[in-house]
Amino acid sequence: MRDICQQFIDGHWRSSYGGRCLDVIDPYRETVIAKLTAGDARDVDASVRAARQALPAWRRLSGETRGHYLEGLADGLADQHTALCQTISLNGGKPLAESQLDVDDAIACYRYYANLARQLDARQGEPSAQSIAGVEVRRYFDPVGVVGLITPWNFPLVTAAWKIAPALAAGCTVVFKPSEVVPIPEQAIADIAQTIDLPPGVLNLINGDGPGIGEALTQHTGVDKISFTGSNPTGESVMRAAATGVRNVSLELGGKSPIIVTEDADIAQAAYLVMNGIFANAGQICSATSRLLVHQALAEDLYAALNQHIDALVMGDPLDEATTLGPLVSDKQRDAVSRYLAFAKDEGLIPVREASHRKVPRQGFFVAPTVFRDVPVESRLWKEEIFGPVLCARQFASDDEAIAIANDSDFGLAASIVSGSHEKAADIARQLSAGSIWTNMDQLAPPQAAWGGGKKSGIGRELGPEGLSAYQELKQVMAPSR
Ligand code: TXE
Repeated sequence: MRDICQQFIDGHWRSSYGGRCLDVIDPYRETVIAKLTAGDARDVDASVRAARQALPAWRRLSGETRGHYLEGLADGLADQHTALCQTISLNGGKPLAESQLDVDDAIACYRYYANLARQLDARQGEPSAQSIAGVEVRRYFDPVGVVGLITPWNFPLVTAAWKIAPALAAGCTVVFKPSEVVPIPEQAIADIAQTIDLPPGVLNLINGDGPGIGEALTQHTGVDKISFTGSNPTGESVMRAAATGVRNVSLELGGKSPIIVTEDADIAQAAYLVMNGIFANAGQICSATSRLLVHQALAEDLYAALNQHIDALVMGDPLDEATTLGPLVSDKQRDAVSRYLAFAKDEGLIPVREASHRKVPRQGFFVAPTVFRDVPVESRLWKEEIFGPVLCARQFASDDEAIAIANDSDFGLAASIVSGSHEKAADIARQLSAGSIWTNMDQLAPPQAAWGGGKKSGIGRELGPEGLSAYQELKQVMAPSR
């Protein structure tokens, strides 16, 4: 059993001030695999002080040098690729093939921002594109300062990379708090930072839960910005905390994303894309396309194709390469999803596929892949984020109707469209309220493309050049033209 009662502060591992200890669980074997400190406000204070002390020298370094360190973090992850995949699957329950994609994505993200850091040198002092008669305007991109980064459990290395990489590239110093549910993979980031001699205090990693670390970190006025990914209720409390001192905040929260299958779609392609959109990571994805809108002419054929795919899913040990659907991350998450299945019974929803259609492993926090059809738009299951392998479907008669239903949501993170016509798909995409929309393709989130949503899905964008801007303050220097 691993003991994670240490915090990585100012370049060293040191004991946490926290007295409370948490169990870290293998969600397949249901066993304790590590003990984790719950953390303490004094850990936060020490790490914020270290980050503040490291800030002046780090921000003065060239983008070229910061990029070099980011490449070092990417190389360090690449060196441990196999072990990291196993740790993600062991601790988080996702099948190995998905963990491999996660590690690849995290590495790509560090490399992408290494490149943007290098480009930053040439951009400092660039003339503004807006011309003002008689005035010369130059633009500088300063770092926001010390940033507190808080991540969830569903993509541990990826969500960390989406925040740490642009923050360091911009010249910020970091206090990073991983999720207490899946904290084991992230410890490698601190070890790598030590190996590559990242200057002490530039990247601090403090373990713990919301009451132990999260609240104190968001309330600490030595933190200039908080970037948070997680649930809506916690996101709202993070935003309230950031109001003290008018501190910068970015939020990536929930979703209830639609997938629209139009009348001319290819059934096989649609079935493949619907499956990946809801059953990857057992539906525990903020952008999971959990609302299927299918044209009435295709509905029966699509349900039949989905049934075949669902029956072929292999539920089992995430470390077994044959497994395609793992357990949910925790008993808490399984129980939360099961509550929605109970609501479905109360509401009289019609299951196309559910637990009664298959054998569910007795060991592990599994929920059977579930599809409900003809789900009313007033249903709780249609409206609320379930965060599990549960798809709600309904038919539509016209594209306008599909667009209206898709947009009738509190969330606006993502959407997917499957259509025989790329023009039609593009036209529907323009009418949807969502930050990321995929048309006739897999739900990729490459580092080059911005990520985030509107409405209750959050504030701001990660990834792409916008992800770097989120950690920068634009400074404009004006002078009379010479
Ligand atoms: O999230 P939390 P949880 C949804 C999903 C899930 C639910 C709860 O529906 O069932 O959220 O998951 C830290 N101040 N999503 O409990 O609480 C916490 O330690 C500051 C969607 O895991 O939001 C962890 O590091 N931080 C989501 C992080 O916040 C606090 C992904 C997220 O935890 C804190 C995960 C506080 N007061 C769950 N309290 C997505 N959008 O991808 C907790 N934390």
